[in-house]
Amino acid sequence: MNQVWESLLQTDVAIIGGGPAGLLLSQLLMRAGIRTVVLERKSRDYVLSRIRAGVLEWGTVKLLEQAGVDDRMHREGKPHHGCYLTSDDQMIRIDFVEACGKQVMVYGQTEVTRDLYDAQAALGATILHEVEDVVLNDLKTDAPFVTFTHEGGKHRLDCAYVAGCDGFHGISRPSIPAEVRREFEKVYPFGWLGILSQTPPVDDELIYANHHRGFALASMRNPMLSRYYIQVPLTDRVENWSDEAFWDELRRRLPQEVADKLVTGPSIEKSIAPLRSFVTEPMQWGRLFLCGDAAHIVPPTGAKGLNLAASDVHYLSRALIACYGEGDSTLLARYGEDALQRVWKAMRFSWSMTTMLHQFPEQSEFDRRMQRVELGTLASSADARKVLAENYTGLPY
Ligand code: FAS
Ligand code: PHB
Repeated sequence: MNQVWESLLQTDVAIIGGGPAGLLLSQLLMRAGIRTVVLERKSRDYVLSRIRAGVLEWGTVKLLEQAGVDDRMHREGKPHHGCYLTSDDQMIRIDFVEACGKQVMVYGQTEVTRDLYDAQAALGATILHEVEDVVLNDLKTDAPFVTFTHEGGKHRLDCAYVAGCDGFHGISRPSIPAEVRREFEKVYPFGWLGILSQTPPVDDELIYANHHRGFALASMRNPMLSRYYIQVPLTDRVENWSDEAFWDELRRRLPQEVADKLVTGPSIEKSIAPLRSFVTEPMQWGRLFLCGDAAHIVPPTGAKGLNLAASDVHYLSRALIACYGEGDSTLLARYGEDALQRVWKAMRFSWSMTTMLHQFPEQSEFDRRMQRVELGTLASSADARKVLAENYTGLPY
């Protein structure tokens, strides 16, 4: 029976997912005169209610500038020149600028996403929210199309390319046949319990704490909005943690001089996130190109998740602009290869930071000693601090 479509749409690049990857890609492509349609499963408010990343690599800052969405970030964000790693009461400062001449920007992913939505609205972008039943069709042809349900009707979107920016649980990655995909995964035996509180951060810089009771992280969003995390068992539940219990445990894991300064307050958000390392190869199949969490997941210890989404978008937007601008599809053909070479380096860094800083259930005394030696090497070796700083602030694209 012929399907009767509520609407027949046509664009250059169909973007599945309106998170940071999808919105940033749409913004860069539209500024280059390439037409896009963004299909997002959730409402705009729901997307903006998510509390996610907090640290932007300098490469991500440059890409947001290129996209014309950097004004508020430079006004309200805060450049950070270093961070601390602690082990019980020892504090090791990693001076990014001294070690590698670069820095990071502390500016929440929620704000980046808000800025992207505002910029996309200014460009008159087509972003359809609360779409359902998205299906990718004819990806191995030069005329792929996307079907979906929106406002009760079935729609068809004809396009030249599909960007799968729909995150780890999206439909884009599974649209590549299982026999084509190679997946690499490590699930960590713990999670992060995170809290957001309208309190002044305990320090001007981030503190990553290795403690025998478990990992902790002191971060922030602005001078009156703090973000803290403690490692918890996978079996733990957020209901088990009163604010007071959280603050007490955080104090135990921070060096005494830091714990003494901690200003506590009621949580305005509290949640547990699991930790995993995951990569799927290839990141492209026919006219489908995967970006961001749709293709890879990193444990947040290295602050790489959002930043890898940005570098994928850099490679894909550059390739599509070359294709539309000069008819050169060389970069498009090797998009997955270019993106993956950087993904795997960030995968290694995030795994190494997680292994160095967390307590593992079956960890032996030897393992714990290796963590102490690795932290001691960072305390004593400028070269070791340089390698960490180069990875944390972001390797070149
Ligand atoms: P996203 O998941 O952000 O966006 C995908 C979008 O696609 C979503 O809006 C979703 O609704 C939509 N979608 C899904 N399926 C769809 C479908 N079938 N049709 C249409 N739309 C669909 N990274 C860090 O660097 N630091 C952190 O501290 C950090 N903390 C995190 C905490 C949590 C709880 C989570 C889940 C992630 C965290 N991350 C962190 C990683 C996170 O920031 C991601 O890397 C980032 O959101 C990646 O952006 P996207 O690839 O756009 O994916
Ligand atoms: C955060 O502020 O949410 C944050 C910062 C650095 C990380 C992870 C999370 O490595």
